[in-house]
Amino acid sequence: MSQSGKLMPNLDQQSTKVLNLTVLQRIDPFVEEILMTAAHVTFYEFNIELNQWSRKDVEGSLFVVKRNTQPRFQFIVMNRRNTDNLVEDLLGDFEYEVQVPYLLYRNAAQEVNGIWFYNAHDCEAAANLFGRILNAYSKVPQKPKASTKSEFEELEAVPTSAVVEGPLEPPPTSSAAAAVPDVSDDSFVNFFSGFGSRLGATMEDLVAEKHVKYILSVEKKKDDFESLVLEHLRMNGAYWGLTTLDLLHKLGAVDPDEVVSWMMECYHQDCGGFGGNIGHDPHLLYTLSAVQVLALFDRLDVLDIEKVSDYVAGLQNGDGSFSGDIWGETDTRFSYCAICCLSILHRLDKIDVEKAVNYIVSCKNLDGGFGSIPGGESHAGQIFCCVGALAITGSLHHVDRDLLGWWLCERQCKDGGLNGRPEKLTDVCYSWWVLSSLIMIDRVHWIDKDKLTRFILNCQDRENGGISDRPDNAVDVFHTYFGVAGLSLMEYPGLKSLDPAYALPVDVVNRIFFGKQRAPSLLAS
Ligand code: GRG
Repeated sequence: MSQSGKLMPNLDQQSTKVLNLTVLQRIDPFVEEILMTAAHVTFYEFNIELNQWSRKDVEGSLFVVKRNTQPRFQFIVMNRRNTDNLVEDLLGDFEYEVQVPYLLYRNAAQEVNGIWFYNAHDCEAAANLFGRILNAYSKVPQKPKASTKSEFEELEAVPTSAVVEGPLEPPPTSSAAAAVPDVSDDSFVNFFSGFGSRLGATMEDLVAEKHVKYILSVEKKKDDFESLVLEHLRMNGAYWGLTTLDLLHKLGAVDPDEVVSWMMECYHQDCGGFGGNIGHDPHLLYTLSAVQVLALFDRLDVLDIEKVSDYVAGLQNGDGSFSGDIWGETDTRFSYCAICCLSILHRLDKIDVEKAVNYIVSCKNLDGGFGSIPGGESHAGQIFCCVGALAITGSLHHVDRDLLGWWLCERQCKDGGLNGRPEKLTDVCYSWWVLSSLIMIDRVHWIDKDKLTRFILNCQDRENGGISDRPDNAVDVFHTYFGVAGLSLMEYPGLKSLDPAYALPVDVVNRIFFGKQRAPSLLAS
C-alpha cells in the first residue's frame, strides 16, 4: 500500500471487542461482557390490529450482552437511524422463532418484532445463543416469590457465562422449534407464519427453481442466440450465472472442478490476466470475474496471486486511473475492477490507493454522481463502480450522501423500476447498480422497495425461467443475475445476502476477509 493510501482500520478481533464494550458501557455501565455481535440488523414490527408488518426505525449493530445485575441478559441495537437504541431483555417474557435471515420475537410488552440479519450466519448464531440462554434459565428452579435470599444469591441463580459459552448445540432448524423453549402459544406462531408475505412478497412469487434450470440450460445450449452473444464475455457470464445459483442456494448443481479447469484455460500465464473465453485477450473485466468465481468456489488457491495482482496493478496509470488492457482505454469501471480484485487478493498495497481514489473523485459531478472519466455524465453503473471502489478503500467521505442519494432515488419511475440516468427507460439491471450504491451510502430507505420488488418479479419468464430487462422482453443471464441480486439487496425471503461493494455473497466475502467465521464488527461508523 502507498504510505498515504487509505484502507479500512485493521483492528484485531480482541481490540474490536474491547472497543465495542467500552462504547456499550458508556450507554449501560452494568454491561459486563459481549456474548455476540451482528454487524448489521434491521427491525420490523407487527401491527396486530392491521395484521401487517412494517419497517421500524431501528437499524444497526446488534450486541447480545451479559450484565452484572438484573436483567442479566439483553440484546442492544446501536441504532443508526436515530438516537434511540433498542434494548430487549432475554429473560423476561421473551419468545422467538427463526426464519433465516429473520429472527422474530415477542417481548414482555407483547410487541411482536422481526429482526433481519444482513448476515444469515449471525441470525443462526443469535438464535442459537438465545436458545442456550433461555434453556439454561428454564433449568433454574423457580424461586419463591418472597425470597429470603440476598440479592447476591439471587443473581447467582441465573446462568453464568460458563453456561452460554458451553459447547455449541446443533444449530436450530429453520422452524426453530428445537431452539424455542415452550413455544406452544399458537397465536404467537401464527404471527410468524407467512412473515415474508406480509413484508410484501412471497417466496412463491420468485420462480426460483425455474431460474436455476434456466441458468443451467444456458451453459448447455452452445449454439443458440444467447450463447453466441455471450461468447466473447463468457467469463462475465460465468460470474453472473454462478453467483445467481449461489444466491438461490444452488451452487452445488455445478461441478467446481469443471468450472475451474475451464477458467484456467482462459488464463494468460505470460501476463497474469484472464480473457473472456478460451483464446481471447486478457482484460481487467474478465480478470475480476475470474477472481470472483474462484472466490465463490473457495478456490483462490489455484491462482498465482503475485502474477495476477501484478497484472492488475500494472494497468494503473500515472494519474491514478486504470486501463482495461494494454490498449489503454480508461474508465472508472476499470478502477473498480482493479480495486475490488486486488482487495479480494489482499494485494491493494501493489497500487497507489491515494491516487486511485483521487482519480475517482475527479470523476464526481455537481449532481453528486460519477461518470466514466472526468466530466463524463453521471450514470448509475459508473456510480456503483466509483462508490464501490471508495467503499472498499475506506474513502466514502468523498461522497455527498444526501446529494447522491437524491439523484439515485430519482431513478425510480412510475412502473416501480429504476433507470440508469434521467429520461431513460427502466431496466432490471439498475436494481443492482442503484440499490447497491444507495446501501453503501446508507440511503436505501429512500426507494419504494415494494414497487421495485414487484417490477422485478414482473420481468420473470414464469414458464421457462430467467429475468428480462423489462416486462415481456426476452430473458438473459445478465438480467437474471441483476434481478435476483436486486431482490437479495431488498432482503427477499430465502435468498442469500449479497455484499453491495464486492458483488459477492456476504458469506463469501466473510470467508475472504475473516476466514471461516464472522469477525465482530466495529460499531457502526
Ligand atoms: C462485479 C457487478 C460487478 C461489476 C463489475 C463492469 C462493471 C464492474 C461495471 C459496469 C457498470 C456499468 C457501466 C453498468 C451499466 C450497464 C448498462 C446497462 C449500460 C447501458 O447503458 P446505455 O446508455 O443504457 O445503453 P441507458 O440505460 O443509459 O439507456
